[in-house]
Amino acid sequence: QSALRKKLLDAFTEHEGEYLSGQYIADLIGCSRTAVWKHIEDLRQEGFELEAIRRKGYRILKTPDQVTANEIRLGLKTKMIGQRIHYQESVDSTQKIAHRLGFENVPEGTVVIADEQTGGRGRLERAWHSPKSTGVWMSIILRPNIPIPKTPQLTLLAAVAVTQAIEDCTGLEAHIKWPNDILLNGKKVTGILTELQAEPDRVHFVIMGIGMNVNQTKMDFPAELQSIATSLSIEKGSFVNRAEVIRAVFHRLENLYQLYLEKGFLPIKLLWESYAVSIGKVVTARTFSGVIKGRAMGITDDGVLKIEDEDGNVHDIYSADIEI
Ligand code: BT5
Repeated sequence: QSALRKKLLDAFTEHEGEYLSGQYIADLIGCSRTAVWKHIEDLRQEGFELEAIRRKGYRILKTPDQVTANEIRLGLKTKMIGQRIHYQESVDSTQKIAHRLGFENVPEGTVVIADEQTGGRGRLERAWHSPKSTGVWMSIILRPNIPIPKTPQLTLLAAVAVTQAIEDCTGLEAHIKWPNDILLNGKKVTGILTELQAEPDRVHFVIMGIGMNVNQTKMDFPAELQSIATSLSIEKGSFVNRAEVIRAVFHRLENLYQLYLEKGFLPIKLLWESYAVSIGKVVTARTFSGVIKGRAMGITDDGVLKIEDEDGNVHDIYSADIEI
C-alpha cells in the first residue's frame, strides 16, 4: 500500500501541475481504474486537495499542511525559539511532554508540537479541543531568570506575540482578553497556558502552551464551542498555512522575550494594553472567591488586572474568567 502511494505521489511530483489520467495511474501502479479512484479518495482523506476533470484526469491542488520539524524549519529565522522541535502526530498533551523535557535539561526554546492532542487542556484542567491537522498545538520551554511572582508576565508576553503573529500571517486584527485569550471578532481563536516548575526561590523552567485554531470550519467545533470559538481561516475566508503561523509566533516571541529580558516588563505592558479589549470597559470577573463587576482599569507590572467597582473600590484580580 505505502509503496503504491509513494509511486503515485512521485508521479504527481514529477508532473507537477499537470493532469494524470486515470489510465496512466492505473498502468503506473498496476491496478484497475476503480482502484485508482479509491487511491485518490484516500489522498483526499489525508488532506490532499485534488481536482478531477473528465478526459484529463487528476491534479493535485494542495498538499496537506503539516507541522513537522522539517516543514517549520524551512524559512525559520530565530536563534533560540524553535531551534529544537519535538514533533509527534498525536499526543495526550504537549504540556506533559514539555514538562518531562524540561527536567531533562533540554535547551531553552525547545518546542513540542503535535498534529493532534487527545487530552489537550486549559486552565483548571478544563479541556482544550485540539482536533487533527487543523490547529497549532505547541508547548515552548523557557528558562528565564526571574522571580516566581513575575511569571504571569510571560502569559501576557505570549499573548502579544500571538496577536502580532496573527496580523503578520493574515492581516487580521486580533485582540487580547485578560489574561490568556486571543479573540477575533469577539471569538476565541487562541488560548495560552503558562505553567512553571519552580524551586522555592527561583524558576526552574516555564512551559508556555499555545493552542491556536487555524483551519477549522465552524462545524469542526463541538456544539458548545461554535458560538464562542473561531479559527484563522473562518475569519480570513481562506486556508492558512500552519507552519507559517508557527514561524511567525516564534519570531515575535523571540523578539519580545529578548526585549523583556533586556528592558523589563514595561514595553511589553504598553503593547499588551494597546491590544487589549477589556481596558476601560465594564467587565465581570469570576474568581474563586466570588464575582466582581466593574471597570477594568489596566494591568499592574505583575500582570494583575485592576477592576474598580461601582462603589469606587479597586480590586486586584490574579486569576479569573472575564466577561466583557
Ligand atoms: C486556555 O485555557 O485557553 C489555554 C489553552 C491552552 C491550550 C494549549 S494547546 C498546547 C498546550 N497543550 C495543552 O494541553 N494545552 C496547551 P482556558 O482559559 O481555561 O480556556 C479553556 C476553555 O476554552 C474551555 O473550557 C472551552 O470553553 C474553551 N475551548 C476549548 N477548546 C477550545 C478551542 N479549540 N478554541 C476555543 N475555545 C476553546
